[in-house]
Amino acid sequence: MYHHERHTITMSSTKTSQQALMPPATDLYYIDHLLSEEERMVRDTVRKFVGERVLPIIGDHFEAGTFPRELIPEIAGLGLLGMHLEGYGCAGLSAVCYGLACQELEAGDSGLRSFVSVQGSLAMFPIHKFGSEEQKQRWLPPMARGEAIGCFGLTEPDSGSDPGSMRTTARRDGDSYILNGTKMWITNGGIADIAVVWAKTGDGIRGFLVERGTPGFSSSDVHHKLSLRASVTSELHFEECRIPAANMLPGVRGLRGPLSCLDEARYGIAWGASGAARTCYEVALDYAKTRVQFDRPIASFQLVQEKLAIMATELVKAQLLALQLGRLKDEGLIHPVQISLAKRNNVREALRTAREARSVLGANGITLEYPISRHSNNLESVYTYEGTDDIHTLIIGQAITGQNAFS
Ligand code: TGC
Ligand code: FAD
Repeated sequence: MYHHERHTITMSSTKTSQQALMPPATDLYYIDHLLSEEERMVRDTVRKFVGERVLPIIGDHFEAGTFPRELIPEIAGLGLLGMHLEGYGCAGLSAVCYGLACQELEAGDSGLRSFVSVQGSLAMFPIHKFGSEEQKQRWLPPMARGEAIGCFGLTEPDSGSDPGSMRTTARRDGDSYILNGTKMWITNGGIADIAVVWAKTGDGIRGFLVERGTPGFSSSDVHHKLSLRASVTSELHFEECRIPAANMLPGVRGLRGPLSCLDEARYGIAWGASGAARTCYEVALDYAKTRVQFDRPIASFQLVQEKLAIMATELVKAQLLALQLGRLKDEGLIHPVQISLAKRNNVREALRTAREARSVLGANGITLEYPISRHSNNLESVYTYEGTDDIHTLIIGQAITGQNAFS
């Protein structure tokens, strides 16, 4: 038995050494072979869009602190807004296709992926999943076309990791609700036509659709950010803001509502972070092969090779995690703990990759001439939003031990 196994291994390794070519440095495990033709097509289409339309302008937007709004019609034209939702003008593609799109968008900039995550997973998803038929008909088609922009208001100045402690209230008054409170750090807030706002009512936490222009609703953008600069981040203010009772999302009550939306967006982030990591690794590898010091390319030094080897290994691991997560989602087998595991791992490793890649580029790494510091700074936000790294550690810890260590 033992002999037979050894023989088999020898045979297959001989075969491997004769036939297998060196895999590409950016796909060491041939993950490409695990994708269907449709999945590859989605990935390549978004990659082409990012290469042609995003990369030439994103550094300037990052420097200026502006979101490239001019790209919204093209992003919508590619079917990327609410792309994993069915009907109402949405593309109805698989979770894996959605993930691959997030990966390619974030290979460009986390701000771009954030825009798509918030629109599709945090604004359109709750309307699709928990909204009335009228709310769906009214909002989803223009949101899929990029003609109406959405945002998601959960976090407050005093309520971040613990959203259950929110202070925003919605008081019933006849056929209306009256909102009071402040939401903080809201992506797309300043450009949103519709805000999905979570507030406490006499009946627990409920979701509300608040239209821009409603008296008592205002927003102000957060300035001086050093991260996610090519993304709009805002504060939302509600002061005796009266909205029709019909604007409440009828399909969900309690923290389960917003947390279900976070499951969708965290899923996209797990993929997206691997895109940012891939860009940093590719740039560092390329740079190391051409930068000469001590009469040799720096890629020939063991210490540089170790950094690149770790980046390559973590990239393969992150991509495999994301892909299996996507397959589970498409099979209807996904559990929030799996999403937390992938979000936590892929973002922390992407951040580590970005920092190491920056060091490989030396001084050049700190400029906007190269994308690495931009990614590294962006990933600091990604590490914090959608559940901090600590929170995902505790979610995994609670799931595997049965013990709650949050409070
Ligand atoms: P807990 O008592 O555990 O649960 C309350 C209710 O929620 C249910 N639930 C979930 N449902 C769906 N998906 C999940 N992942 C869920 N986790 C819990 C749970 O079953 C229960 O339901 P029910 O019906 O029995 O009442 O809640 P807790 O208060 O102890 O909090 C748990 C904790 C800490 C994990 C949660 O609060 C959390 O995840 N905190 C982090 C907050 C966060 O991630 N905020 C993100 C804000 S949005 C954002 O950052 C957007 S950035 C977008 C971009 O630009 O890309
Ligand atoms: P806190 O919750 O105050 O945490 C501070 C520190 O304490 C962290 O290190 C945290 O891990 C740690 N900590 C907290 N509790 C525990 C615990 N129990 N055990 C151990 N450590 C703990 N929110 C939205 O609702 N919508 C958006 O669109 C949105 N977009 C964002 C965009 C950007 C650029 C950023 C930076 C944030 C965005 N957020 C958004 C907010 C984001 O979700 C919160 O920042 C995040 O949930 C963390 O909350 P906090 O910043 O208040 O940190």
